[in-house]
Amino acid sequence: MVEMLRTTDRATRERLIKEAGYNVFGLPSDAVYIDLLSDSGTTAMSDYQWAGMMMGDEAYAGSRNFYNLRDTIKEVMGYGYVVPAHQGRGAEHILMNVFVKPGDRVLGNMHFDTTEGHILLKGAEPVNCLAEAGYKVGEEADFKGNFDLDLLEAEINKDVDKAALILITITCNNNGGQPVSMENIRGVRKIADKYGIPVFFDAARFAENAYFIKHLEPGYKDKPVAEIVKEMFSYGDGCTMSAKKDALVNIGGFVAFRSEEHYRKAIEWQVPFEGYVTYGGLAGRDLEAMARGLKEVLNEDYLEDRIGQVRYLADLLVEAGIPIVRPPGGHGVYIDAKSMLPHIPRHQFPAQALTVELYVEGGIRGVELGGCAFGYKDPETGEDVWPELELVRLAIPRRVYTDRHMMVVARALKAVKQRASSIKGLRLVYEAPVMRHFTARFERLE
Ligand code: P70
Repeated sequence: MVEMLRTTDRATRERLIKEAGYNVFGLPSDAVYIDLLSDSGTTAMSDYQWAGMMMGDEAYAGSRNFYNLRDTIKEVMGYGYVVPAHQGRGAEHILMNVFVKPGDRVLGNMHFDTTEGHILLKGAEPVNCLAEAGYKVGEEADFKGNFDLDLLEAEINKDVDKAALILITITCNNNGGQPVSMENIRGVRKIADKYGIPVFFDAARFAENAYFIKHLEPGYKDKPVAEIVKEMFSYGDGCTMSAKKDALVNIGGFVAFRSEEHYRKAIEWQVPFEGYVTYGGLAGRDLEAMARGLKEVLNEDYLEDRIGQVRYLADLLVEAGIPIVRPPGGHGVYIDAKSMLPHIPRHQFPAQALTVELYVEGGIRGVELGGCAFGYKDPETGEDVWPELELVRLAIPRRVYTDRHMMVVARALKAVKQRASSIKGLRLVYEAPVMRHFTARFERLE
């Protein structure tokens, strides 16, 4: 499938971004030239997946596509109990209800936005235990998604009874799509076993994580990615998955469990919120495309091409002197807005301002992952709390763009860089209580 790209002129883009409250989520996609807002649900499906779409069994209960999906997840990940959900956050909602009570703590390398939102909605506390290297944007290091294992154990020991769950996000989206090493995953499991805490994966980009293990971690270079994936998941009790990423589909998700007991609890939440146990908010044809995508993503030529394209864009940006998170991760290139726009203070949202300027410059839509996405007002003091990182993510959809598109992106960023010192900050004028970045509105400071 190919899609026409549309160009717009600068005056139109200025008007549209203003109407959108200086938030790129509010733009009509027809007014976006190259859309790097997300790698989520933006994949082009393969011939094999489309063929599967024609084989949808839309029975209310017991669809053959569900059984195929269940068997595929068992084969690829090793988890036998599968709960489909409409997307990742539906899966997170179910998982939190199985394991987490108000007042609990959920420990992770770094929880992504929707995960953090669901932990908070449950009245629990999200705790990030990312190793220090993960915060150092400009410094090259392998596996910047790793846990600081000492910190994890110290956080557990603050109140062992409240440590309800450990969640390993692979790859770590907040700080650049950075991978977690097998050694680190094994270390997490060991600590979890010491205290009897369940370990789950947020598996949205599991195949990309396995690719990095293969290429960076001693002992894995001759192992097939499929085998590495199986080993990663062997250290967990289950996973949530936004299938919109590494299952190569446009919509869908699931929770998978090793234990039947957890599964029984999960379906008590699935049925009222997502749908019957064999469809969970999805059509049979969607389940089939997901099952096929979960195997296709393990193809190593595909992974090389995909991650190679991310690397290609990163190289172009480094050459142009744009400060990016290094090394680039699996699904996008992340720009360090703090160093690109050092004159804009945190409360004027430098990464959001840069996102706006990139759109105005070239019709290119990235996304802010900084003070708007992860900052909040302290409920007690009312003070702003800012996350360490202030990034603009250029997420690359899977199997959609060519390297020529990446050249256009680099050129636009170069032009933004040239006028960086004249770029103004933004004032936040509307925010929702959780996940505020999706619907926030801003005004441009003059
Ligand atoms: C993204 C999207 C979704 C996501 C994720 C991880 C590690 C769970 C989910 C939820 C969200 C997004 C962010 C900014 C702009 C657009 C979209 N990530 N865990 O692009 O899954 O979306 O299916 O409910 O990355 O990274 P779901």
